[in-house]
Parts: sequence; C-alpha cells; structure tokens
Amino acid sequence: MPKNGQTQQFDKAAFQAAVEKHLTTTYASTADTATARSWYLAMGKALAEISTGNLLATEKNLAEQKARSVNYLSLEFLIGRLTGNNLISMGLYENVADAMEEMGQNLTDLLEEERDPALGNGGLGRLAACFMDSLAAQEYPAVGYGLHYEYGLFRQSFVDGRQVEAPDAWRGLEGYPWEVLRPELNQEVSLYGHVEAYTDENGVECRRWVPGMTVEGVAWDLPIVGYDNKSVYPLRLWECRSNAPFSLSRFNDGDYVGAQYSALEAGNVTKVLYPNDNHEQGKALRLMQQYFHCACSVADILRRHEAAGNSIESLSELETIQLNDTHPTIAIPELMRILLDEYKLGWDKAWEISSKTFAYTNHTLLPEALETWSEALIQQMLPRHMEIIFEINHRFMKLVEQTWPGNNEVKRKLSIIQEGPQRMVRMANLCVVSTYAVNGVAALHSELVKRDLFPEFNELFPGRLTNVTNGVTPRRWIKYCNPGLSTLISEKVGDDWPANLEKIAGLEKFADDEAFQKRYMAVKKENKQRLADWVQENMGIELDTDAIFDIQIKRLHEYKRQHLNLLNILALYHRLLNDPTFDMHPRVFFFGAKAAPGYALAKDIIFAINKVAEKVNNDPRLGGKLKVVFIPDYRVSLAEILFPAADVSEQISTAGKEASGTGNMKFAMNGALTIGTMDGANVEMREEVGDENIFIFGLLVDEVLKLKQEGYDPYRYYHADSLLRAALDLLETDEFTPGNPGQLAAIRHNLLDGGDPYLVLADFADYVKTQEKIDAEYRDQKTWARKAILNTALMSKFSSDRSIRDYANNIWKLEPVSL
Ligand code: CJB
Repeated sequence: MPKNGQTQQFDKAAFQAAVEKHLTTTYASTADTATARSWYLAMGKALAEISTGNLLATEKNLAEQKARSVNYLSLEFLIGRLTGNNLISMGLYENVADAMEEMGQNLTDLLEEERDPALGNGGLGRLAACFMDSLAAQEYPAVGYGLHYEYGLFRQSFVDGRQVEAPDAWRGLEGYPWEVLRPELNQEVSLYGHVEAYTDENGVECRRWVPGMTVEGVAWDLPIVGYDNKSVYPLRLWECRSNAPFSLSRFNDGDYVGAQYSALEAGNVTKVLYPNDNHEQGKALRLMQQYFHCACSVADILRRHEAAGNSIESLSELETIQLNDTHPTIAIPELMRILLDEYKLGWDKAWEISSKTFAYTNHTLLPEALETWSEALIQQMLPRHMEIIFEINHRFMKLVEQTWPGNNEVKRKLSIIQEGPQRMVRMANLCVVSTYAVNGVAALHSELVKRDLFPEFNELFPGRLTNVTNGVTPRRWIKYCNPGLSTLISEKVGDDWPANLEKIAGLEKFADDEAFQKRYMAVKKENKQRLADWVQENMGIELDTDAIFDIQIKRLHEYKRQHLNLLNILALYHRLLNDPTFDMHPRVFFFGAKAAPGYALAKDIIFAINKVAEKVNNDPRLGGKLKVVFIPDYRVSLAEILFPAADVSEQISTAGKEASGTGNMKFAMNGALTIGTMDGANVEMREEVGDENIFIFGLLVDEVLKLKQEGYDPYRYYHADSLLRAALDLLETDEFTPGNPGQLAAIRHNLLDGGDPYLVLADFADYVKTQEKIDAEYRDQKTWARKAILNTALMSKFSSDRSIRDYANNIWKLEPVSL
C-alpha cells in the first residue's frame, strides 16, 4: 500500500485538459473569461472523474470478493466541503495546486468557492461524516446511506442581534461537482394504501401491502475517498421525485383529499433537512422522509447482495446495517416486510435474519429527543409496517411476561407501544428489541443508557448494550485544518500520524522542550491571527491575538449552557466596572451556534449574547480586556478556522446531558485546554490527559440527580452569591439594550422562576472560579504551552479510526479489504 503519498497516477497535462474540457463543455465558459466559481467547478469535475473511476472499481472488487460490509444509515451526514479534504486523501494536493497555478489559478482561492454541503444539524451528522472518512481510510467495506436534501441546514444571519434563517441551496444552480447520478440504482417507494389477505398458490394464508401511491428514489453518490489508499466508498444520497400524475384510481374514495395532499407532500420529501437537534419533530413529512430513506436503502442493500450472487439467507453474514440514532428505525419493519411478504420466509426465519442484521446507536438520553410516532400516522402511511410492529411487540411482550410474570408495570414500561389517549410507537424500544447490538457514544453515556434509560432491557438481553466512544477524523480536524501544527507534528513523529494517530503520543517527550514550546505557540498564534483576520474582514471587529481565545461552538441548546458562559461574561463585565482591584488577562469569548427555528429560549440566548457583544466590544471603560464575538452561520468550514485558533474550549453541559461531544476532541487535538464538566467524553479526555491538563468543574451526574430530587431552588444561589445576582440582574436592565429594559429578561426568568432545569446557577460559582484559574495559568506561557502540547499528544484515543475499529471488531465483525 502506498504510504502517505500520492495514491493516484497523476498526469498533469491530462488533468489540465479535463479541467478545460469541463470549463467549456460543462460550464460553458472559457479560460480567459471564467469566474473563480467556474474554475472551482471544472476542477471539481475533473477530480470527480478520478474518484468515480475508483468508486466503481471498489464496488466491483467488494462484490467479487463477497466482502462483508457495513451499511451506515443516517438521516444526516454533515460532510463539509469535500475538495480540499479529498485532495489530501488522494495525495494530490500539491500536484493539483501546481497544475492550477499553471492555469493561472490559486488553489486556496478556488477551494473557498465551495459551499458547505450542510446535510446535517450538528454532532450526530458530523460523526457520520467522520465515520465514513475512517471507514474509507481503513478500508472497512461500507456504504453510507442518506438523503439528498435540496436545502441543507438553514443559513443564519443576525438582524439587530436576532437569528434570521434563510434557505441553503448548497448545490447552487450548477449542481455539486463531486456528486454522480446513478440512474440504474433508482428505487420505487410505496406509501399509504391498505393491507390485504390472500391465499398463495400453495394454499398459504399471506398478507400484502396494496400501496396508495408510489414515489421515485433517485440515487446520487458522493465519493468518500480513502486516505492514502485507492478505495472510494459511496455516500449514497436518495432524492425523492414524485411520479405525478399519480393514479387516482388507486386511492380509496374516502381518502381522496388526503391522498392528493399526501401526493403533494411526497413531492417534497427530500426538499429540506429538518433543523432540529436533540429534539424530535413529529411531523408526517418527517416520517415520510425516514421511510423513504429506509425503503431506498434497504432495497439497495438487497440489490447489491443479490447482484453479487448471494442468497437471502446469508444476508446477515454479508451485510450489517447500523442505525444512526432511531431516525432510520423504520428500516427494521421494512426489511421484515420484504422477507415476509416478498421472500415468504416465515416469521422465525425473517426475524432471525433481521435481528442479526441491525445494530443501533443511541446518541441522547434527553426525553424530548427520543422519537415516538403515533400509531395512527404509521397506520395511515405504512399500514403493513404497523402490523409488523404490533407483531414484534406481541412476541416481545410474551418474553417480558416469561421474565417478569404478572408484572404489568414493567410491561407498560418496556412495550414498543406506549398506551395513552393516542397510542405511540417508541422507536428506541423497537430498536433495542430488534437489533443485535445497541451502543452509547461515550463510556459515561453508555453506563447511563444501561442504568437509567434501559435497565430492564439490559437484564433481558445481557451483553447487547455496549459502548463505542466517539472520535473525529484527524485528517480533516488536524492535517487539513491546521497545516502549521501538522508540519510540526510530522517533523517530530514522522508523517504517517494522520493514518495512525497513536504516533502522536511521540510529542509527549517534547512537552518540556522550550524550543518546541515556542514553535508550537507560534503556530497557535498564526492560527489566532487567521481567525482574527476573518473576524475583522467579515464582522469589522478588531481583535488582539495576545488575548485568550475562548471558544464555544456547538448547537444552541439549554443543556449545552451557552447561558452559563454568558453569565460569566456578565460577571466579568460587572467586576471590570465595579471592582478597582479586579484584574484579568484580556479575553475574547467566541460563540458559534444555530438555534432550531422554533426554539424560543435558544433564540433569546443568541440575541442576548449579540447584545452584550455590541456593548462590551465598544465600551472604552473595559480597556479592551473583554470582547465577545458571535460568529454568524457557524458551519464546518468555519469550524476549520475556529478549532485551531482556540486557547480555551468550552464544554460546559449539565453532567449527564451531553452524550459525548466531539468538538471537545477537535479542540484538544489542536491544543486548546478544556474547561468542562464531568460529562460525555470529557470524562475520558480527562483520563487521557490527566487532571492537571484539563479544567474540570461543576456537579457530577449523581449530584445533579440528588439536587433535583431534594428540590432544587435556584433562588437559594441567587440570594447567596452577590456576583451571580449582579450578573443576572444586568439582564433586567437596559444596559445592553439602551432604552429597552427587559429585552433580555426571558433568560433570567427561565433561570429563576422557570426552575433552571439545567442547573446553571448551581454550577455558576465553580465555573467562575475555574475561569479565574485559567486566567492565572495562561499568564505563565511556558506552563500553558506544556499543557497544550500534552493535549495534542494525548488525544490519539479520540481518532474516529479507533471508534471504527471498535465497531468493526466488537460489533460488526468486519475485516478490511484493500483495493
Ligand atoms: N446528538 O447531534 C445530536 N443530535 C441528536 O438528535 C442527538 C444527539 C449528538 O450526537 C453526538 C454524536 O454522538 C454526540 O457527541 C452529542 O453529545 C449528541 O448531542
């Protein structure tokens, strides 16, 4: 296998000819008149010629070898820009830069022309993207299955400090250069209708679905290019096209209006990504998206399986299907339906195959994020699936009865069907019952899944519930986004660390080397300058790179506690103005976060931070010590500038609420020190870097539970702590909204009278104290450098290559296959 070099034959003249050909024939432009965008598109198309060839070769090889594969089903893949990353994986970055230079084009500038494919909301979608990268890098056979949304996650801007959403047409008019249409893979997807009983030619009583309508699934492949190898795996994204006019005669008379409405909806199935993170959205169209995604993907998996000459009985030996959260759960009854109604395997055989094929990842304990769908809705849209779900539950309830005879309480709790005025299907329960493995995403989270979310399931199915700690790809999140640090690392440990992150531990012995510390901090400074330049250019705010760059970037959510960060900023503001003895090292607090459009308090928090920013950034009394920058439209391409520039990483969720976090890992790899709670993967990061190299504060999981049980009273903290009181009371005044007092009061109200559900006030004092400690320690740059270097050196566990190896060895039982 080639090592860390160019993995492709590269013929510069042929490549340049391909670029020119696309410039003229695909984009109707000429070399003398083309815009930078056309050059970028033509270059992308020329590169896609290489990746598509390798994708087809990989597909053929895997089919011939009858290789066992994983199918990663996810409603979200937050891949970010592909061009730069793919060039690195292909080992062609320098070659292409040179080829383009000869054509009068600067590669760095062209890369800026690419819009982020934002086909995901946050951590869950980004994890899926890192996992695809790690599967390809290690050549574990895989197909990613997702949706080809016409509009990705909304674009965010601020108007007078408030979030405004705009549609994200990520493909532009011209389409995305890396995607290839796969017309031969189209699928027809059924919806609505009814179920009928019939007797087959052998006299067997059967059931079948008579659909009310069908839509078409069109496959688009994006190439996932293996780093330093030739394999290219497909990220297969399904686009829904409604084959209207639909056959009215196939509808029940009574459902005429509903059916037309449904047909209109069906034409919109893949229009837009639902913008909720950690919150379910019980809309019919969302269920339709989920089913459409699953129906296309399951059919494609079966097509591949059969085309390679394999029998249906061997499905679970050759294919495994990983469900990324419960969003693709309906794939389970879909596969059962096909095995029962089309292959006529009978329940026991169908169940044996299906339950050995699926595995499920849980990403959250938050009750509002655990999906349930009304029985009535499933019944209407997917009547045969509802029958199958009932049958799965019926058989499962028998098992529960055997285990806990006569115990209706436990039955009620475990049942896939939640009784009530409106019966609901609990998708997580369906997953646990119907899969061979269920994993949480960090050690603590997986323990809580076993202890608090599914204790009885854990008893019933010993060994099924397990852990795979998340990780992030070091290719995008170190090598590509932090070239300065990458050069430094390669110099010390060799240049194969991006594929073998264990090697990075070799930096540990340089942590006390003063010369190395200086160079490491010089790289940090350059990265801070790059961010400061971006902020100056795009926001008109001038920043001092000697200040501490303190960054919190993630979705806006109460449990992530951006408002705890804000309260500390208010406390600093108060002290700078009122306490003549107070001293602080200059600090810039950066935020980047989108709020779900319907999440009022999250939007209030954005507004408050923006208003506070406006004031503190322009208040001469603060002597430039305090700056607040809310980066608009936070996305992967901005994350690539932010992570390398951070001194301090904010990971301050209420203990027990953040399943893992993955931004925490990207920060630490890039040499930021974490201020964090004992939550999610922070716990394991602390184990790796040691307590002295991370700033842990706040209540522990069990302390949170205990405090809540005892009856948490936020006013107690308010009355006892004058600094907290000052910070909170500022929100009532017009200090930040001149002439309009009370505009920021909703946050204060939520924390005091709303019961402070995420214990912001309980953790405030410890947070402030820990931030003071950071302030003091930053002043000793040598010690700080040592700690930062150790963070980089000790992060190898958090490579997504390790996560994927854990899945492959412990769950999927997958072997690499090289091309
Ligand atoms: N997560 O991004 C989401 N969306 C959800 O709906 C549920 C969970 C996040 O998944 C990440 C990847 O596992 C975790 O790191 C993160 O803690 C979790 O909130």
